[in-house]
Amino acid sequence: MLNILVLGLGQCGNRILDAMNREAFGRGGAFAKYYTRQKFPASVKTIAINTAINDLKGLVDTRAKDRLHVPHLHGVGANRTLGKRVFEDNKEIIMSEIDKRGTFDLIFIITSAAGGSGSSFAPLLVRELKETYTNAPVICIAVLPFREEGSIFLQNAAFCLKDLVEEKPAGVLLVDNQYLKKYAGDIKSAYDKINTTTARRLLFLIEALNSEMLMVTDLGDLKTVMNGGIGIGTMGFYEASKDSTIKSAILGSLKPSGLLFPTNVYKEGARAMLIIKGDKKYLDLDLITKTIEELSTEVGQVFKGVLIQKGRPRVLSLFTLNSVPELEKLYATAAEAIRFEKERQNQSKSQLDSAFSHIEDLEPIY
Ligand SMILES: Nc1nc2c(ncn2[C@@H]2O[C@H](COP(=O)(O)OP(=O)(O)OP(=O)(O)O)[C@@H](O)[C@H]2O)c(=O)[nH]1
Ligand SMILES: [Mg+2]
Repeated sequence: MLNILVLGLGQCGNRILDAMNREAFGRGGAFAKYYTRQKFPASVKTIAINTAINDLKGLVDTRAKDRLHVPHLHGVGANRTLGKRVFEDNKEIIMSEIDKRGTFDLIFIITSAAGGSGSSFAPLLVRELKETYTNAPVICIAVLPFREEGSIFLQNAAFCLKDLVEEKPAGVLLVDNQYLKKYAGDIKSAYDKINTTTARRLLFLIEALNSEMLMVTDLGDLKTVMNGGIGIGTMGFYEASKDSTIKSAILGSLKPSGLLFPTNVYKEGARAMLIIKGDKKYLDLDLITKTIEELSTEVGQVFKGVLIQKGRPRVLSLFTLNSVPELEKLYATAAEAIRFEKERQNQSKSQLDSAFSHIEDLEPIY
């Protein structure tokens, strides 16, 4: 049995974590049954960490004792420099709260890359966790902003990802709000859908890693997959319809429509893990093996896990990439936004200076 720690940082991370708790333990969510089943009890510990108490209060399905308020006013206002300082000042409190949960085989950190608290805490936490839990791979789930959210969010995302990669976590899985906007018309519904989708996929993975499989993939494989390419990747998912074959379900999990970040897996993919769950009657092992062998010639090393579970086949794909053109675009946009902001600030300053110059030699008269 694996001991797993899931940390949700900042508002975005807190909410995705809350969605995981809802799905796993809550009101009859899809995974609730699994978590109360005796046979494969997963040991999943969760902590929502935030500087804003109101964000923590807004959580619904996360137990009070799993919410950690790091005292700093009401968030750090998207300021990563401030966020880093707050983390350093409160590092002992945070690490001792984590320490109370025991030891871990696998750690997930979920955060937006664009805000202040989560995006500044995440890289520093990777460093601390790697030092303390030397054997547990730390996988970061980083949520990218809507591109029109403004220059501060964009620059935060750019610097956060860079900081993250420099701390060398086991891997980074991207979830792109902009790409997933298509889920819903309004932001609130889009957030809910993105959060639930991400939560379900992580639970799908966790459940598989904890289960007896017909074809086995495990934590070691996961580490190898995350170590592929540039160590950055994403997840895909496909649920077979009535008439689809297992082959089309497997290939479906790599289609753009099911990915959490826009990429062409066939072109950019480095390594992948595919986890297939479904009723035994759908799981033609020869066809699965053949399909995955074919895929390996295009995508690189592909690990597979097969689990017997009621229902039509569901396939989770998790992969790392050799290159990420979409990130390149994001960095170019962020750089442009930073330059524009700087220029505007300089302009405003010189305007103010020239306004002040009008009274340079004058004194007020009363
Ligand atoms: N998918 C998703 N994205 C969210 C959610 N809430 C906020 N975001 C995104 O997260 C980014 C802002 O980060 P937050 O998580 O709110 O920031 P924070 O870590 O709380 O940091 P501060 O509030 O600045 O202290 C923006 O890009 C939002 O679009 C959510 O529930 N789901
Ligand atoms: Mg916040």
